Amino acid sequence: MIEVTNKKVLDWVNECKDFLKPKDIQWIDGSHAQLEAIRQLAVDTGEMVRLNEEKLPGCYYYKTDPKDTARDEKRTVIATTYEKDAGPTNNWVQKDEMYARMKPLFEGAMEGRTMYVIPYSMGAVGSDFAKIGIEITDSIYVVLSMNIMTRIGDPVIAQLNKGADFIKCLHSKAKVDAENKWIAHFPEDNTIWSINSAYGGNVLLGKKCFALRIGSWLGRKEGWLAEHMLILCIEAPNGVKKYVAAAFPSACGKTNLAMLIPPKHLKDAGYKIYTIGDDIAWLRIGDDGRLYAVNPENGFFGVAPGTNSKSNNNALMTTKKNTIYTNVCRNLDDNTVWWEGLEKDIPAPTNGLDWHGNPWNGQTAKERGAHPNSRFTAPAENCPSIAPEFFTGKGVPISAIIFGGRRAKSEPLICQSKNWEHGVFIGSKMSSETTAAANGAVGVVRHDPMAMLPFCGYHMGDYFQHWIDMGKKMTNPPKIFNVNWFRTNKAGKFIWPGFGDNLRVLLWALSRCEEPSTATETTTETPLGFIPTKEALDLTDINIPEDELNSILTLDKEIWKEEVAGLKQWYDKFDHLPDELIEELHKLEEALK
Ligand code: GTP
Ligand code: SPV
Ligand code: MN
Repeated sequence: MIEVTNKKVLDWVNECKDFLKPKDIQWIDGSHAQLEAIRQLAVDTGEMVRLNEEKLPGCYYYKTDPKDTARDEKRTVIATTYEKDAGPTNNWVQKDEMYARMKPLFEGAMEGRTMYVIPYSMGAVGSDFAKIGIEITDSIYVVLSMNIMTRIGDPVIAQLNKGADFIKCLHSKAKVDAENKWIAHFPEDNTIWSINSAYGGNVLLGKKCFALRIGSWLGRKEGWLAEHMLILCIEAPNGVKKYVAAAFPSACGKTNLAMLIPPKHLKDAGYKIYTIGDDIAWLRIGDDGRLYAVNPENGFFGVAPGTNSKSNNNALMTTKKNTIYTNVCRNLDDNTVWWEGLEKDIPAPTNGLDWHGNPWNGQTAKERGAHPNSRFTAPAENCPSIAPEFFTGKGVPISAIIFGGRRAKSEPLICQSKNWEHGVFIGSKMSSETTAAANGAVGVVRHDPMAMLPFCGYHMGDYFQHWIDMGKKMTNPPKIFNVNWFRTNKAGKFIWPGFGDNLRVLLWALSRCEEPSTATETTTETPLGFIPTKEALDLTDINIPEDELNSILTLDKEIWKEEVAGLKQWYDKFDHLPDELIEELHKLEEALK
């Protein structure tokens, strides 16, 4: 390991050691030998199970406490000096009070345990977009997952030794006591404290905590954006590559869209899809006035249930080696894993363990085998569709930004906003049905602007203003769209086939980004923006009943009057919002009359 010479780093690690009281300290250099030893320790202590070496080489199974299987929004806090900086959509606690509340919980929390120190980089090490964090943790699962999700070890220490700044991330699983679980962000101090959880989003502090909550705060200060977005590349048959970034709430289809496989006729025609990111984008304005994006992560923390060779074969292939599976169902027959929605020819285990760890038999069990939010943590380099641009850490120029959520009735399949400000309004008005990615009820419609409700680290009114301001600085901003793959028919079935077929919708969006647009004449202008006619969409080989197709390509004014009423109420929460948004809301209300 490289010697750490950055005094700020050494002082902070010492300070943490003094109140955490671990039995020893291990710096993570990221070497193969070190990580292998840690994996072996995880197996020896029973923290993880090594899976079938032939079928799933380098793969491990990990289970969390049944009360600790998803993000916990009620216990996620933005701790600033003044409440106005956290705004009305965050849980705010005064920062000194929050430190005082958590300090006693951390006191001695690592007694008898090893304290791991993980230097990590979000973004390719040393690249223009990259930022460094150091996570201190007592969890082997965190060490091994951070190794997959970020770039760790010596190359990062070298950057720190050159004087690079870092985010101080402190995690202890402590007693995994749900009553004393806190995930707290101190953006004024570049600090994150997480205690009493061992689940992904609460403890892999580079991800939502740093790359989004602290990241969005830094982005506002420094003039860039940190967003809950996938990034993908669409290569046309003529070889031209275009890039799209899309923000959908948790468990609403980012991983699936990022890895989509084109429908046969489009594949035959020569369309190719490459994946750059599936969850987080950092976006900066380039010298040419365009918006450039990188994926700051190094792996995918994806939803397992529903992943199969038809829905997302790229994701499935990505998880075949060096992957950690969390809260899935174990198949004891061949020491592999299973989840609801895996291939039909990979039947449910007859001799398995459900996500609670109880004996489970696919034939007779009523309970699910895998938790609905069971996940895989897999290296991005495994992904068959990974883009070369992913590795360079250079930003890709974004042509289209796409917002979307789960709405059974209201939102059309796709709608293009009229301009940047209107697009920001379209993002601000997003709402979506809640999913199993966070604790709490599932299927409840809630406002989730830009899919950032749980992830924006500051006042959301200021966040919207920052978006408006970013638009003003770009001479060639991306076009903004809204999509909805989740409209249902009278029988409650999804109308749109989704998954790979979503490329048809993306291609229409990209045609609208051409100057001049190649699709204008077959588009309907509505109060919400431009919706393609069915002639404008490529519907080759798709069979959707005429009335259902019409319903997802029109705007139902009565439903939208109700939406506007709900949005007004929601806007009322804010003591300040950009004038542009108030004006757009007013215009929409008038147009619906
Ligand atoms: P997070 O990792 O929580 O941020 O989720 P995500 O946005 O990456 O969602 P993901 O792609 O994992 O999809 C979540 C669920 O949505 C899965 O159960 C998918 O099967 C389902 N899903 C994804 N895309 C589509 C689609 O186009 N149509 C339908 N009907 N379901 C979809
Ligand atoms: C999400 O919930 O949006 C996720 C999973 O991507 S977590 O990392 O737990 O936040
Ligand atoms: Mn996510």
